[in-house]
Amino acid sequence: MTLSRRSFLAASGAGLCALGVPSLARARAMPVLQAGPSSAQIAPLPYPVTPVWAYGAEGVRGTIPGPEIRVRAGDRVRRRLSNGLSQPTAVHWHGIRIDNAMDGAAGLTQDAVEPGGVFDYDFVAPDAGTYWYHSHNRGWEQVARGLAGPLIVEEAEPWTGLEGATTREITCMLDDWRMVETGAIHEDSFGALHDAAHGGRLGNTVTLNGTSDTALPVRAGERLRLRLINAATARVMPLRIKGHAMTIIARDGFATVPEAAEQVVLAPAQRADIVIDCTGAPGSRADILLDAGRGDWVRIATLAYSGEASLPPVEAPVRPLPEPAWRAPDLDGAQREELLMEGGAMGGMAGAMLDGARLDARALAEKGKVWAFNGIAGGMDTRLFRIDRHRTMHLTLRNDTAWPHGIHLHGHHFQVVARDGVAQPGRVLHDTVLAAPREVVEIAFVADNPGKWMIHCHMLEHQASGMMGWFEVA
Ligand SMILES: [Cu+2]
Repeated sequence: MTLSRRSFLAASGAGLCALGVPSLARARAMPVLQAGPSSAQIAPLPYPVTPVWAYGAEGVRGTIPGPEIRVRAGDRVRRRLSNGLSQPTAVHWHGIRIDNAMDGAAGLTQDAVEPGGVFDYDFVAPDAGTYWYHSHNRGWEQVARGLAGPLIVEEAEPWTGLEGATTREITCMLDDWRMVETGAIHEDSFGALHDAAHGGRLGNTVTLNGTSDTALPVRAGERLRLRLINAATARVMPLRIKGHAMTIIARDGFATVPEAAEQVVLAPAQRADIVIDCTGAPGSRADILLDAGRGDWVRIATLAYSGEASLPPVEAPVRPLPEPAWRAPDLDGAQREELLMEGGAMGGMAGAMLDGARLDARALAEKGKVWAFNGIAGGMDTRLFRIDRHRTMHLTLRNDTAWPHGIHLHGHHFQVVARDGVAQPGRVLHDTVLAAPREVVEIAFVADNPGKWMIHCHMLEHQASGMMGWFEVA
């Protein structure tokens, strides 16, 4: 998706007005986001298409990824979710500092939408950046079957085209699928406790924009912005582009000081905006590489250079994105809380509370719970803490397990203040942070968005088996 597409839409809209089409009525109608069964070419040919669950516009078969929703900072996003699935669903607008009632956390901020039902989402997207939307009911199954799409919030004032910025951008939604040889999704492993107690339901096919081994067309000499989104339910993705340095300009949507890097690591649900200079030769190809585990770098896609002559290389340093309007936390006056993560394989968790009763590990496992937050095998009814509105929360995420966890906080962006007691330089803002095994990550944010907000592991099998709860800002 590029700015030229936006211009095209704007131009065609103007054309419709000239022809007398009632554009005002059209603007007021709620566009439909249909969730339903579809199919997609996930595995490489000659594998057959894969039956998936996907989002599409009204009357259009769903696609993998779902249709890109693109607005400007401060604009409203309006979509009528129409549930064409066989089970209840809801949509979470991941990373948006959103009105609580629109957050889509089924069981907390709304009831899940029954099959055949609808729900109107209507909210302001206040901050520019790369976000995504996905199911927030039975996510371990619904997201894994394909219910996810990009949500791009453009800068209020154009950044693209300015000196040192990029001239073009590509949204890259990465995903990880567990497939069987027929090309179908491996369904027997949905809800498998073994996956839940380990690194989650890892797949065997990694896709970029829904396809294996995608070729992204580029031109020599151009400076590109890649909006990377990790939509996988479990896989942590270290990414490189062979022969190309990258500059990270945003994490989880929010601008950072441009940071030169050889690779970027995305936990499930994390995003990074990176800038690359296309320094390859016309007609050449460059592999986009994923560390599939322990330094085993595999190609998941390629940059495919056109044969056109190189554009003049961009000499200017990478231009920072505009600073987000984000209130710095007041650490001295902060309310301090801790989130203790326990459980999982090799975790040695003796037991935890479930539905008000203390159960040992075996009894918990029989009920599908293998993790705990603060001694509670969490569910949608687990309130972890409350905080007065506008006060700073200083939250210590203590990973007392043998597994990494990508902890996501709804409704707020937070600053990563320290890791294992070491203060973090600069101001790195996230809505999802990866905590390594045994790591202690301190985060802080001003709790300025009222409501009940989920905090959970975004390895969605971990979430379902105990790593979830909520906090209240009031
Ligand atoms: Cu986890």
